[in-house]
Amino acid sequence: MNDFKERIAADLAAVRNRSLAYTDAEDDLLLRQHSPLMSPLVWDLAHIGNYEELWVLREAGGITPLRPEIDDLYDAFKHPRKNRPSLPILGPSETRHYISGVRGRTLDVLDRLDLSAPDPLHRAGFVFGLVIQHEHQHDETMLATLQLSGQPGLVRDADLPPGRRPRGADEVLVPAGPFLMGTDTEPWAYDNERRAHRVDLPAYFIDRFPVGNRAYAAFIEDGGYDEPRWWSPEGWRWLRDSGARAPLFWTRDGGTWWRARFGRREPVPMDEPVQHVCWYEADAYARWVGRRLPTEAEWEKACGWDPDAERSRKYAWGDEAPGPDRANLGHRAARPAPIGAYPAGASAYGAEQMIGDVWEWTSSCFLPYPGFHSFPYREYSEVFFGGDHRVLRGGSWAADPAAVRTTFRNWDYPIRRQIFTGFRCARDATPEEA
Ligand code: AVJ
Ligand code: FE
Repeated sequence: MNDFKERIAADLAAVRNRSLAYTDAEDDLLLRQHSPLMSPLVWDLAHIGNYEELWVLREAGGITPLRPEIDDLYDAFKHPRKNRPSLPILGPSETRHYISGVRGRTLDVLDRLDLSAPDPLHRAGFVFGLVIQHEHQHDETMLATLQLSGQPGLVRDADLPPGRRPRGADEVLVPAGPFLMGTDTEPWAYDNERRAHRVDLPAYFIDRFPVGNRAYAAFIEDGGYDEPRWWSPEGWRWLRDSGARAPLFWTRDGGTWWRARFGRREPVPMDEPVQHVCWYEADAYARWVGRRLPTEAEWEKACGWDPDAERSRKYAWGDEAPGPDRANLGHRAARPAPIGAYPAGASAYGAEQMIGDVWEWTSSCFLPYPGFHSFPYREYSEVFFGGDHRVLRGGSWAADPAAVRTTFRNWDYPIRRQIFTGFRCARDATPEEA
């Protein structure tokens, strides 16, 4: 095998180790539904294998279906998450057997495929990028399920760099001007990240850091959850219906905010970015501080645009792969890093922690870029376009570098809080400031 194929094989092995680590548990934990919002963990695991069978073995490899009779069970569109526990899904050991059988054949396909062939599924190993990113995304979903379950474990406490409060402004100016949004060149980019297109933005400010727990707690302390004027009408309705008083997993006890994290209870670390807030909470906080959420275009320009080189960087700091000094990704620790932890990860405009730590809500709905063309299937992106979902950017501590880049687009409903999501604020620059 050549170097490129070896790298793909290594990425496949790494993500599989990750999936198996998250599902190395008693059968009951894997079969149980921990929240109606989530699938049983064993459903995710078999779905990962079934997706790999569909795309690598059948579509790219032309292999006769191994288990066509289970396709329907693992079709996310046929069965909403809340119904998945009542399906006749494979049990844990049968699932492990099935996905390892698929994986063996995947490596055979990798061995014989011509990765320079013109077929867009084969070229640059696209189909392998598709299944590697898919598996990592489901692994992050499994982590959210495990966090909701309150089960102990999975608190990986690798040392993260200390936070810092730099002198100077807490926001950075992004001068007016055009930039290229999206990509035509990133080989494993999804259809929704294409095509690269020119977007001209007026000058704006964006926060240097994600909003922290201390600032968010001040919003709560100030009566933010009792004050309709900070909330959009839908947000206020959500607040009344949900009864939320704080981010998900926070509780108040003896004048202190506590949080639950993978079965542990600990004081909320005030220097970390806030997470587990929904879009409505982020939007209300931004109004409280006299600001707003950035649009998706503002987020991407502040993260990736290099105004001197007039090109977009793969990550905020450049094109070099994310290392532990630049971003908190890949579940090294089960938490966001403190604010200011990654000066070496700053963008050309000086914004920090845009990659990793927490997904960041933007004000934008999930819509296609000009010239969008669905590939390789409509159900990845196209069926979600419209007004129902808001775009999230940058990746969280639980996201793997393989599925994070400047142009990567995630999306969810504005009420979702179980995902590892925070935000930063923005504002228009006045003519004098610009
Ligand atoms: C892009 C994270 C919203 O989890 O629903 C997984 C990714 N697509 N399987 C999701 C996905 C198909 C998707 N998100
Ligand atoms: Fe999936």
